[in-house]
Amino acid sequence: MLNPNYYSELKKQEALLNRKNVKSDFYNGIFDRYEYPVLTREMIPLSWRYDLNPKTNPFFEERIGVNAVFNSGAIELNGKYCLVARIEGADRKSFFGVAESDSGIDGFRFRDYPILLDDVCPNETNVYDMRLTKHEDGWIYGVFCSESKDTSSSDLSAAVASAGIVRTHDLNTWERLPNLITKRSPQQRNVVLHPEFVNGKYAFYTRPMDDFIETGSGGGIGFGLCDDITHAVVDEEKILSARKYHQITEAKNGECTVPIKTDKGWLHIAHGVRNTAAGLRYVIYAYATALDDPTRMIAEPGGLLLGPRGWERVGDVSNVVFSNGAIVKENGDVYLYYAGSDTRMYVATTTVEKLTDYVFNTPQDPGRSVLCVQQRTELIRKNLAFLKGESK
Ligand code: BGC
Ligand code: BMA
Repeated sequence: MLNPNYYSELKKQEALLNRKNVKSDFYNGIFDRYEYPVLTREMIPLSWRYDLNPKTNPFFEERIGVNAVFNSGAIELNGKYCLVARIEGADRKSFFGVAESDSGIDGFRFRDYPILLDDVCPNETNVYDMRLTKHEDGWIYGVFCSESKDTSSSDLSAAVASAGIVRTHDLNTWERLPNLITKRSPQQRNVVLHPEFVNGKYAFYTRPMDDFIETGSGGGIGFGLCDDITHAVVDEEKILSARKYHQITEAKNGECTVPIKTDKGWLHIAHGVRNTAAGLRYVIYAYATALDDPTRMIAEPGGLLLGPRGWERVGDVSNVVFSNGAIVKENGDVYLYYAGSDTRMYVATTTVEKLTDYVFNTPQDPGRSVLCVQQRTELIRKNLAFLKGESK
């Protein structure tokens, strides 16, 4: 006999898992938002949190709680939309779990077990934010942040972030490879593997930083090549998308998803961070690089593509949207998965065509208020003239 609360909790959870998602009335012409999050901690299987045996859990208490589900890598596999979610236990440690859906906007269900990584780094304390790349070498790679205590510092919270690498074919069996070594940067977070070989080598988007929190001399999103993914070493990183004063990337930035290949170039989705009196604010932006040279910037739309709105703003680390994954369908539909405030996962949908239009036709950030007003005045002037013509 199971505790009656098991049945009532299961019923609540089933209702949540079966709830149909609907487009919200948000409009900007670029993407659609949805009413409900796609993953929350309430969707974590009861068997991951409760001891179901009434003998050992007479009050049906949550034994190993889950605090949040966010920053998920995304990939299409065997016709399913798969998210490799960052699940944060009540104990603050994060781990990964695969959730699958048929629609991509609702019905995400976790597989029976979370991912148990090979224990190759004895100092590794926390893992999070996996990006999934279907590489042309035939493997699916997961690149994530592997965090260890910085034992050289007397500061209790001092830590070292580096990029962990795993690979799989089915998201069930994972082979762990040695962490990425970047010769010039002591720390790395937000590393993404490019899906194709570049000059016959593996290519990584990096985010060089001097320190665990502060990027310091790390100028932005970098790019580096490596010969052997099984002992990945990047000697040189070239900065692609630089941080800029008084723009959305001033404090930090980092690659979010695997870049999307289009006829006009590689479309990139990234995050930009600025400091505020209320802490760091994270938004999502986009840019494009050349097909013949993925280090050459060819379009830099100004400002943010997606900022935290409504409930997305509220959570453990408020005022944050963060993405690690998008799924691009054969027909050009794009599902951009993003987390709200390090707490839950959302989806935004668009198409490659609309994103391309956004990236190549949004004016660049002119950098100064007076120039921004000139830019906007020019738009208004054209619009008023156009409206006048239309009303004749
Ligand atoms: C947290 C991350 C965060 C990072 C930098 C880590 O300990 O787990 O969510 O991005 O610190 O603040
Ligand atoms: C970062 C990331 C994320 C997180 C964000 C906001 O540095 O790597 O894990 O979403 O901070 O807390």
